[in-house]
Amino acid sequence: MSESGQSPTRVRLGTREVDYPSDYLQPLQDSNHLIGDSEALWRELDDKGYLLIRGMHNHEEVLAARLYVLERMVGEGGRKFVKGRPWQEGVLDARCGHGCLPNWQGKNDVTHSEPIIKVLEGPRPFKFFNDLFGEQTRSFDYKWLRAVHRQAFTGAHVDNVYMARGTSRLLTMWTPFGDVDPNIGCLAVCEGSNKLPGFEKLHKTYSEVDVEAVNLNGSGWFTTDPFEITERFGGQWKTTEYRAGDVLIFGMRTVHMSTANQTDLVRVSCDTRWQPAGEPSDPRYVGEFKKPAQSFGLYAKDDKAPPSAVTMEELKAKWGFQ
Ligand SMILES: O=C(O)CCC(=O)C(=O)O
Repeated sequence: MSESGQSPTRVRLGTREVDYPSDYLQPLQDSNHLIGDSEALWRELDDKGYLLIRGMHNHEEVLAARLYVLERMVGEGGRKFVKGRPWQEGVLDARCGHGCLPNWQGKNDVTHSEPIIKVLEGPRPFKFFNDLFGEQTRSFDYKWLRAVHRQAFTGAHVDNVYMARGTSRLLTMWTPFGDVDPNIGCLAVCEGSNKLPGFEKLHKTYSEVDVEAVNLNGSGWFTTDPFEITERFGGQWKTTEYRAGDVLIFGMRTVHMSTANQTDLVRVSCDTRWQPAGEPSDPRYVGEFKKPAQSFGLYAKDDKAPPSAVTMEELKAKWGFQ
């Protein structure tokens, strides 16, 4: 039975169809009972690789932020939402696929609009991270705001490959804007991938790569197949049904990916990064950005990569992962 008491449903985790819940994809457990005990929260992060915190944000403020994003999408022009339904529902037009939805990642008038910042950098996350680190924290100015279309998903990766040029005391917080279930596209983590012995070689090779420094041609994802992770290294894939306000927090070495959006609803979410304010930040994501937005991850375009770039397949062969 699923968390909501229903029978398992068929969902797509990357390139694999699996039942949720099942042995392949189990439900995440929340850590709300540990709030207020930072040592216990760090132990949990270290043991499992993640913290699911229900109700981190104010539910109504998250829904208001979602509406704001949808309204801005309408304002962008072009047919994004289906005719005959209120745009507030976020039902995508059948022709809206890759490239149809705006890419607002970075720092811009949407990511830093009042309704979005009120959620992402509101007093609740600040209190949570200040208490957790035991000192003043900051989040990167760069916000990974995503509007994800039908069939899209994020492949399995660790965040260290994108943002290791500052302190290693860095955490990701994934915030869905709205209620999302695994069929709309939810973040999934491979529990234990941050520290299980089976992942040692992965962390000594792949997780140490700086995808920009090696001029990677591609997304930086290790794979789009979740079983390539669990069969080769171990761990357990987990996800959940998120209610607006819930977040998933994890470190730079936790392998994660998303389920595919198999609905006609747009999935809106944002990843933010948190660290002690007094420690060095990766300069690509704070202050004024010299480059518009990194081209790695969900919006990577292989055809834009310079000819000298190396591919993940070539790196994997070099590391003996073929
Ligand atoms: O939202 C997604 O699809 C991916 C998010 C992600 O990879 C992250 O938060 O690090």
